[in-house]
This record gives sequence, structure tokens and C-alpha cells, in this order.
Amino acid sequence: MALLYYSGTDKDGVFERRFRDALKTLSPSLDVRTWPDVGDAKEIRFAALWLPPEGLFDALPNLTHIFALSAGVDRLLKAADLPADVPIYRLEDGGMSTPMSEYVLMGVLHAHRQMHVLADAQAAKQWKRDAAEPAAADWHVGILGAGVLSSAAAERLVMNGYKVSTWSRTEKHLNGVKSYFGPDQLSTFCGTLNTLVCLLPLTPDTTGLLNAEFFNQLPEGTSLINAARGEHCVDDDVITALNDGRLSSAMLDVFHEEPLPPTHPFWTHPKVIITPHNAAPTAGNIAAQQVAKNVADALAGRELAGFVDRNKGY
Ligand code: NDP
Ligand code: OXD
Repeated sequence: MALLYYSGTDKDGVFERRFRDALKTLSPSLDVRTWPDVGDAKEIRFAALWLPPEGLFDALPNLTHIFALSAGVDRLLKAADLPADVPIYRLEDGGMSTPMSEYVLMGVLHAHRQMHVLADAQAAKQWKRDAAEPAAADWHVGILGAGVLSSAAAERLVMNGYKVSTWSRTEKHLNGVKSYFGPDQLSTFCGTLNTLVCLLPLTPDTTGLLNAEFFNQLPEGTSLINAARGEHCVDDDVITALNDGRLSSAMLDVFHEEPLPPTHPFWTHPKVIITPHNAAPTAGNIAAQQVAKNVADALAGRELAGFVDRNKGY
């Protein structure tokens, strides 16, 4: 019985070393192989993957469990040879909650403390002491999503004194956070925000959600943070909203095409901060803990963590 590992972005092999070392300690009897060195493919029951190449699944006739080495499974679900009857489990946390909370806090602080205004003032050698800086308690942050990463980010913002709301499919009860849910409550959720954070999974329902119609529901001058997927945004509508002042700034970690092509207007827009899809890197050793536990639970016939509902798309 073996597990096949593959990561499409781990060019220097650091993640693989951390993942395999931890897995060796946690599941010493598990035979771990790295694509494309599958050996006898019939022995492979488990696959742990990020951005698998086409043909990988077709090569594994006896696969029983797919472990996504990511929180989001949008790309995995689009794999042409993804077997329809093999369950998928995604990472829940995977070491990402803390860095994602830091990223969101950094973006909120940047917007709340008017760093764009101050950067412009510095460029003009102006001593600008009149940039508006309301108290954190008067700065309303709305998070699209109330799942693993969004709850962690919401908790961090509450700890820092911000007023926080979330929007999800179903109602949530997080300490100090107001919950909005369902399409009917979206415009009320948007109505009084200072900063909007997107941490939704990419699904047919959420693709292109951040468009002109959506931005028009936000108060003038809302700042945007998108650390979910590039396809949540209609890029031209983001640029228009930045230019007409509906959005005051945008901190973007994810893009339709990654790396972001050099010709993309986001690179040079004065109100855009770009980060290279590194808001919350997966921690190899922590990912290995969840995978090792899921392998043990699968072998013992117990329920596994991180089940992906293909109908919901996350
Ligand atoms: P979860 O599945 O834990 O949370 C998703 C949340 O989105 C849930 O609260 C869910 O609602 C809500 N949601 C889903 N669909 C809808 C909808 N149609 N309308 C309203 N709410 C909806 O995901 P995670 O928090 O673990 O991860 C979120 C995403 O973050 C990932 O899918 C990935 O794309 C991105 N990501 C980005 C990283 C980066 O470095 N930039 C790193 C890791 C992840 P409900 O709770 O009611 O089901
Ligand atoms: C993820 C990501 O979904 O890194 O885990 O984007």
C-alpha cells in the first residue's frame, strides 16, 4: 500500500522534504512515492497533491482517497482525468490560518492607517498629519467567507479591536462577529464596510462575484483585500472601481493567471498592492499531520477530515 505525492509549485523541493520527513515519522510503514516515479501503480491507494499534471489520475487504477495539499480545490476539481468516484479531502488549516490572519491584518492596518495616502504624501515630500485615522472600533471589516481561514482572520481582527462581519452560505456564531448569510443578506452586509476581504472558495456561485454590480453596493472608498482566487474578481471592474473612487485601494494575492503577466495593469496601478500568492503558504509538516491522520482513519474505517462536497464545489 502506497501514497503518491506531487506538488506543481514546489520547485526547490523544500515543501516535499518537510512533508515527507514528517510523514515518515508519523506513518513509518507508509510507502511514499513521488510522481512520476510511481513504481507498481496498482499499489497506490492514496494521492497527496497540489496542481497535478494531466494523466496522473489515469495512471492510478486502485486509488481510494485523494488528499489535496491545499485549502482550495477549484483547480483539482477541473482536472480532466479526476476520477468521479474517489473522495477528495482538502487541508483544513494546514498551517495556513496564522499566516492568512497576519496577511488580512496587515491589509486592514494598511487601509485603516491610510498608508496609500501617506505614501503619496511622502513622494511629494509633504508632512501630511491630517490623514483621517478613525479608531479600529469604527473601522468595519467584512469578510466574504466564515470558514477555516476566514474565522481565523475574523478572530485576529476582533483581537485588534476591529468591527467585523462575515458573509457565508449558512449562519455562523463567532465571538464578537456579526454573521450575514445567503444571497439575500449580501447587500446589507456590504452597506457599511470600510474594508472588504474575500476568502471564499472558487465555485460556480462565487466566480466573478467581485464585479461592478457588487462594488456599487459598497460605500465609496472601501478597500479590497482578495486572498482567495483571482477568478473571484472581474479585473476590469476592479480597475474601474479604483479609478472612480468606489474602491480606495486593493491588496491582491491571487490572479486569473499566475504569475501575474508583466503587461497586466494591476502591476503599475498606484492603488494596488500585489503579493505573489503567498498570503498563506501550506506548511509541509502540518499538512503531513492531517494526511497521516486521514490515512490512519481510512485504514481504520473512521471518518476523515476535510471532505470536499463536489456538488458544493468546496
Ligand atoms: P472553507 O471551506 O473553510 O470556508 C469557505 C467559506 O466560504 C465558508 O464559510 C462557506 O460558507 C463560504 N461560502 C462558500 N460558498 C459560498 C457562497 N456561494 N456564498 C456565501 N458563502 C459561501 O475554506 P478555507 O477558509 O479553508 O479557504 C478559503 C479559500 O481561501 C480557499 O478555497 C482558497 O481558494 C483560498 N486560499 C488562499 C490562500 C492564499 O495563500 N492566497 C491559501 C489558502 C487558501 P458555509 O460555512 O456556510 O459553508
Ligand atoms: C490553497 C492555496 O488553496 O494555497 O491552499 O491557495
